[in-house]
Amino acid sequence: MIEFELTFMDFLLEHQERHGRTYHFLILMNSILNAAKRIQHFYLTGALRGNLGPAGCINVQGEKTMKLDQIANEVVKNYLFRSGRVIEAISEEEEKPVLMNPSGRYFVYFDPLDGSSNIPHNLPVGFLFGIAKRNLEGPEDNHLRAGQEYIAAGMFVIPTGTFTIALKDAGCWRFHIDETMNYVKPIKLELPNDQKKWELSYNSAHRYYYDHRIKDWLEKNEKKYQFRYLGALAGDFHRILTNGGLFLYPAIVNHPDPGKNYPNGKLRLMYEAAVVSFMCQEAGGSAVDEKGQSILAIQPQQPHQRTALYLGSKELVDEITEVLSS
Ligand code: AHM
Ligand code: MG
Repeated sequence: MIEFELTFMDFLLEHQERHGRTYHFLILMNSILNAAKRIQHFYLTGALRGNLGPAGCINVQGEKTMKLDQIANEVVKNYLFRSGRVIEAISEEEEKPVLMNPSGRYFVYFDPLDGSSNIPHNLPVGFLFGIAKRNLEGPEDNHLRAGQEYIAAGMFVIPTGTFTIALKDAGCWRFHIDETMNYVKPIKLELPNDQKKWELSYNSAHRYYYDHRIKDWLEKNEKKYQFRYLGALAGDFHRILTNGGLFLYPAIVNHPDPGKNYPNGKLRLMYEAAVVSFMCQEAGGSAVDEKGQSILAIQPQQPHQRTALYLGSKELVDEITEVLSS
């Protein structure tokens, strides 16, 4: 007997039909899966084709662009455009929102290749995306949506082939890629309560420059947990989703070189922080910024807005929120 595994598309079809929804979302997701597979291909062949180095330019964020950042951005734009379902997309690599189809149905906010410092090593990176739906009742006037208005958000860990997606009020699900490049075997994720498994994840080189309350909290509490840091949000958050704990990228406020401070945090709200926070909430966790306010409630003022991020098991995020309000 052949055993057929449930693919992501089977899973999504069932979900849409159970809720009496249209197939537009399936078409959009098909384009996102195709983009992820194509990025994965370019990443796996990157060393041989000489694609793992810098592109020689600086992006809108003032950061060095890698060749693969550019390739992945072109790949995602191409597939989203061809789906015909996207009104407008916001990409980490594009200064302005990319207009696609004015009568489309969705907004997509994406980081095509997150964790650029891992690219030269061919180590895990992420493709992150958040999706919001247009206002179907009237004219669309707000293209920058807060995370709580996303209908879905997900991430591919490339090149390991894992894909995790959260659907609004329907949970957070992980899929693995099989040998035919299908995403299969949905596993529902719930952040575990067992504190013995919990991990902390942050760039320890920056700890001296955090607000003193966070620095003190780390000093008092970090011995209780394992410490893991990959330097790519998708990979680090992948572990937190499975093991529980806390990922933190606090504001950097006390750097001796003021040019290296990130008073509003480093991560971008719309296509990094809100994406993982949406997924975390669907898995029973939560996320706040440096003021202790919910990441999902922040109304973006501009596409590339940055935020500090404290993300993971609810108890730990609540503890941090209290520290930040002291
Ligand atoms: P990028 O979009 O330039 O790749 O930066 C985002 C990445 C995240 O994936 C990761 O969590 C963080 O930056 C790592 O930063 P650092 O190298 O400062 O630890
Ligand atoms: Mg990024």
